[in-house]
Amino acid sequence: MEQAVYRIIDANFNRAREAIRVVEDYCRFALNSVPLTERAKQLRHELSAAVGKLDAGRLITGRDTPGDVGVGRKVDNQLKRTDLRDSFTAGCKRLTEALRTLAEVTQVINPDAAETIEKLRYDAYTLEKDIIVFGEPAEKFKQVRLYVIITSNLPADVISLTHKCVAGGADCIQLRAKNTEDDKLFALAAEFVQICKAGGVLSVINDRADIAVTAGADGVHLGQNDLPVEQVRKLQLSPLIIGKSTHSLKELEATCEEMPTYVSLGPVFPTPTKPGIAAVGLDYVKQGLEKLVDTGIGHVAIGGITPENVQEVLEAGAGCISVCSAVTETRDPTAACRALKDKITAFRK
Ligand code: TZP
Ligand code: MG
Repeated sequence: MEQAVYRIIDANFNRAREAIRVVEDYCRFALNSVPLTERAKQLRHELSAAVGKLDAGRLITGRDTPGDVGVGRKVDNQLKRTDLRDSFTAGCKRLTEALRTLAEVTQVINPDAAETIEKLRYDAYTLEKDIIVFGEPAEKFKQVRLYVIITSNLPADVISLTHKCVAGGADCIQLRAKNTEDDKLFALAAEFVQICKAGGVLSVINDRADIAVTAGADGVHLGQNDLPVEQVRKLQLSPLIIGKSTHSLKELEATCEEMPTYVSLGPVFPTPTKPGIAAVGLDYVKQGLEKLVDTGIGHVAIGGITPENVQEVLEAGAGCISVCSAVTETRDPTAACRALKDKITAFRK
């Protein structure tokens, strides 16, 4: 019987380690997130340390792969993965299953190690949640090239502009209505979200996580003095894109700790849309992008960007351009969106 105990532990240790590798590689190569990759790696090391307390000789001699009656047995749908997310999810399930078996069986020979492994199972559940809550919005936001902000408190203008920006190829639209009463803002946001959804465009609400969640928006954009990202995560009903404005490297560093989906870098140029805020220039875009490398956090460059100067911003490295007046203050917002989108697309080819 003792032989079987070691055999089960050996098999499940291998299973768990292999599963963590899938999770780790998803964080590393799909999400490009150092913090999440590190957490997966830490879990793998802690598991190895716990199993390292057991008799390594007995574990390896107990192994009998050719004599394993489970080898080669398959059930329908086993190993059917249609995308990377499926592989990641399967990896998480396999990991917690293996940890559960490990904890149960290790209990027989080493209760202390079993207790550590049981704790790791709970860590794995939390890690899975954190990866999904960060990763799903990050993957959605990765597609965004042109991000238009509609700043208006006039519902008719907002609705008409939303239709025009969708038609012009905006990838993401933000509703920025700072002086609208809550009931009217909610109604407007709900209509705005529906138009965006119908057009396959991401919808973001400025400042108000409560409105974003209740109106079913894809995301919320926070200023430095709005609710902290961590608190907004508590309000979400499904993984929310969470953006946050930054205007300096110091703000950016602190903001990265909160792991938002994306940050805005700006104002790049002086802008009447945000009067009284000094332009931070292209240098901040370049330095900010350097800071963001390996964080998995996306970005938008913002502030005074026009079809005339967008090239400079792209050359500074920005992959996503956010504009307000260059689209909404023109006679033909659809054409303005198209012109900007074409320039961004052409640059990236
Ligand atoms: N945050 C930094 S600059 C800015 C915001 C909301 C305004 C962008 O508007 P515009 O008209 O594109 O300069
Ligand atoms: Mg704000």
